[in-house]
Amino acid sequence: IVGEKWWKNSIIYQIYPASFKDSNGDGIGDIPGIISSLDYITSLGVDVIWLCPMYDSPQIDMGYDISDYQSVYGPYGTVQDMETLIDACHKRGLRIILDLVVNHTSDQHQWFKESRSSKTNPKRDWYIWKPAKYDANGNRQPPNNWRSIFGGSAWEWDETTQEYYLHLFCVEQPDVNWENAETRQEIYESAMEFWLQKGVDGFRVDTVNMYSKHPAYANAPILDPKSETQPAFDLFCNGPRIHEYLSEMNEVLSKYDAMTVGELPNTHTLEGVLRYVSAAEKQLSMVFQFDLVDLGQGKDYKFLTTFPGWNLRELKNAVKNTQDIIRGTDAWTTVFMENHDQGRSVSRFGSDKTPELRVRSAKMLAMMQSTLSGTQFIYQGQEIGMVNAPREWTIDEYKDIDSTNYYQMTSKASGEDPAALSMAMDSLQHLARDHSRLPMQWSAEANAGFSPASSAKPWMRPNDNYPEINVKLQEKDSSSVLSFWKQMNELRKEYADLLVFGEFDILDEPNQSVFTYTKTSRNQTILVVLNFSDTTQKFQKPDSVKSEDWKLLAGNVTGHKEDLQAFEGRVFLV
Ligand code: TEU
Ligand code: CA
Repeated sequence: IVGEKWWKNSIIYQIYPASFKDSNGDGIGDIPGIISSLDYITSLGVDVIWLCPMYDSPQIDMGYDISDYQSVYGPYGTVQDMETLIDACHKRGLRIILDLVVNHTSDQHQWFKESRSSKTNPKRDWYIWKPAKYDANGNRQPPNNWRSIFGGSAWEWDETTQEYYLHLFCVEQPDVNWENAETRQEIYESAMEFWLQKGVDGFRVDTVNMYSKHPAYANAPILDPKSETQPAFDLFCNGPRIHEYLSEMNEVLSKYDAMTVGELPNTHTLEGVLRYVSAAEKQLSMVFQFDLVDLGQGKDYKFLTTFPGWNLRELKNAVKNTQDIIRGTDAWTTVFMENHDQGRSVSRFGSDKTPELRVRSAKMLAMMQSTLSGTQFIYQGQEIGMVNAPREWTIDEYKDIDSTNYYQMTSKASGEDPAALSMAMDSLQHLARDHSRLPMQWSAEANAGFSPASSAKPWMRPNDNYPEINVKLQEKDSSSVLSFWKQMNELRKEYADLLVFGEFDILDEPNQSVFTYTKTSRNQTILVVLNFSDTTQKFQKPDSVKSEDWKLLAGNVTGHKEDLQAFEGRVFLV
């Protein structure tokens, strides 16, 4: 599409370095492993790779706790390996974006070590320090009741300097004080320009709306009366100075024509989102809204005792919310169903009950993603239809701090009640972040082909289903999920004005089994019909779609009948 920014019509492939490809057999994925897989990545028909944090880190939160922005975590490789990777991407016509994690650093970052060393250290004000409060009995209390996103208080007491510091995530991830202009300049230089000068094409910006906290640091309303801490998203998301900071950041980015995709939790109104992504605002290229991936999690799934579940009308509404961002506006949006913080989409939104339904629903979800407007994101393994780990796995197989904290808290709160713990395991089996972090399934060889067969164990157990679900098998099979994704990626390019840029309209909205929508551009229409149920459904040609001239562009059932089979999808050009 002439005159459009390069990133709009791009397909972006997300790589989680620890779990993608282990080249040297230490059980941990690495940068040389990524370099050796670039031909595979280009074969998918993608344009950009997004690399999750590969920076030096104590790995308390898998690299989202950065101790040095300018060096690489040893087991992943070196800065030189990164230069080789950037080069190798560009040689193949691929672009590369990195994760920018600047709401917090690791507590092992030099800045924080200095900041915590004394109240008069020049970097004291680079983090958020507050004095204690005392209750009626003279007991020390944190400055407010905010709950950390990984559970417990968001404040940690520091013995040396007798103050609390803020950490919205884990204790080892202190929040940076963005109010300090000197800190902001140092972030732009050392975390951003250092890599932009090496040629990276942009950033996925972690927790992009949390830099500006509401300055009163008021207590959050009590939603969970049994707890001393309360969810406080509204008090630390979208604070009063956030757009000022992002404008400033954008001045740095625009020198390099870099793209950005911000992670935007807890922001649900159209106006709220547009402040971040309207072109006129000059802040971010696009954002990830959470409407779809939050389905079935409740407001905070960890504190529920039963699953809220989800229904198709909620899913339709979530899709509509993100598609509406570009309707008659100058903004841009994204399309994704998976990332490193989510369970696998087939397990959550399709079915992994039988191999047949698994394959069919993986293709059905591929049809949905490939026909929605915005920049397309595919998470590693999604293209082969990887699924969640089974319920039999015990807590020992789960490595994510969010999962293990949750399990421990449930254990403590329930007095190790087996029913509560079993419920916690049900919850983890659906929603844990671990599922997307299992090793990439390359082949039927030992370790799923992720680590060399001779090697010690991969850092996470591979899913036992790797002999049936793997790249090597699917590359040879023209009816595989992988072949289907390749086909859909081509289709998306061919019909970009409809699929990437077209207008989205839902038909038959009340239908709780079938998702029907059109994409329109000038006088052309694409009709998409997706059966999200595991039963046969009537296929009805919508009255509003007039033409008799139907052409089937894609489908996941061969020799299909009039009725829609379980998880069947069809894409028509009208
Ligand atoms: O996630 C931030 C975030 O708000 C959530 O997706 C979070 O992971 C989830 O609610 C926890 O239950 C980003 C990263 O994607 C995530 O991997 C990091 O752990 C987090 O920031 C901290 O940097
Ligand atoms: Ca390795």
